[in-house]
Amino acid sequence: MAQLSTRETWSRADIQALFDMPFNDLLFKAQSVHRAHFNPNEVQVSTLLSIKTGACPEDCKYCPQSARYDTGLEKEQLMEVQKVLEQAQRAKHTGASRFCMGAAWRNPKERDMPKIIAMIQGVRELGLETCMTLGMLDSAQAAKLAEAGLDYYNHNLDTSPEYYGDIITTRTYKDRLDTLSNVRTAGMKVCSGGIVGMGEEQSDRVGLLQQLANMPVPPESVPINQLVKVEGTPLDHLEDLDPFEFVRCIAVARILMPTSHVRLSAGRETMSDELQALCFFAGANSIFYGEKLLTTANPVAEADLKLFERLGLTPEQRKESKPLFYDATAREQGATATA
Ligand code: SAM
Ligand code: DTB
Ligand code: SF4
Repeated sequence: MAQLSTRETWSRADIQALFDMPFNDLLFKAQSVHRAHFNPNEVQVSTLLSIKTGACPEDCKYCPQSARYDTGLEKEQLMEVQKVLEQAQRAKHTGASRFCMGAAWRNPKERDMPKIIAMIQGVRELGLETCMTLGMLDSAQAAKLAEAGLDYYNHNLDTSPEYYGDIITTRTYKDRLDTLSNVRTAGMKVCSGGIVGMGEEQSDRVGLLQQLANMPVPPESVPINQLVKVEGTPLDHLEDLDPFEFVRCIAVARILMPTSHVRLSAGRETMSDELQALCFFAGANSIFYGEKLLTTANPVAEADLKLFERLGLTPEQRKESKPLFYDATAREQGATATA
């Protein structure tokens, strides 16, 4: 296998060989890699909020927010900063450590930046990690967000370079790679992953994971979304992906990106507890937490807390900050760490 000075680059054949392993061998390998780098019983929890909803000019075939498809979604303009901070406070209270704000934009406009920056600053002041997903960024925009204190920027590659054109025609794969490079150069952490179950071949899942793992610095956070089939989108009729194939994707992502958080992202609403447990065993160590993703349903917080309890999982605390789950106790004990 070819070697870079600091880490491996992955060929398609290497990755295909992982997908081809017997399921038990693959899961054993993924779990071994996982526990070499993480506490296997901790899961990072992020809460999502759609800060601008629907009427998006892009044509992503999976997305309920594209203006091109009639999904019955109610559009909403960019939210007021105060309303966003109220939701962030709620998320913190429910136990999230990161607050992710998403906008149905091709890219942010100059006129939106003051509000966006105020949201980043306000959410940080609450002691939460901040993440945004606003579409394409140029280098000046990325620098502005970084300067405002944005911790993570989410921008997904979605699928392989080969299948990409079947799903999106209004922006290119290179546009996405350029945005990710601008985010990295500005000094923010990268959150990038994709969607499976969009009618792609296994070779496309291999291709997606290869792109992510071979980045000069792989994303710190890798969301693996299962397509949420929303009526009215061009992909609403597709057959479900074999759940074991979904688990394989998680396991392979874990092996290729040993120090990244792999997020079991969209699609949990229709997954059994048993399937989610297998995903955690395969190395998923992050979830979206709270009853809504951006526009579609997610398991309610109580259901996830119960699942965590049954599996002996605990929410991961923010590393360089005061603990969020037990902040009242920490205060009583005179903890001095700040967010
Ligand atoms: N508009 C921005 C953009 O696309 O870059 C940010 C928001 S967009 C909704 C964020 C991501 O959500 C997409 O890149 C896609 O990976 C994911 N997503 C959207 N609709 C989805 C669906 N129906 N199922 C699974 N993931 C979805
Ligand atoms: C990601 O990879 N998945 C999230 C987040 N990043 C922005 C979005 C999932 C959206 C699912 C469809 C919806 O709720 O609109
Ligand atoms: Fe717009 Fe983002 Fe949805 Fe694509 S994924 S249609 S860019 S909101």
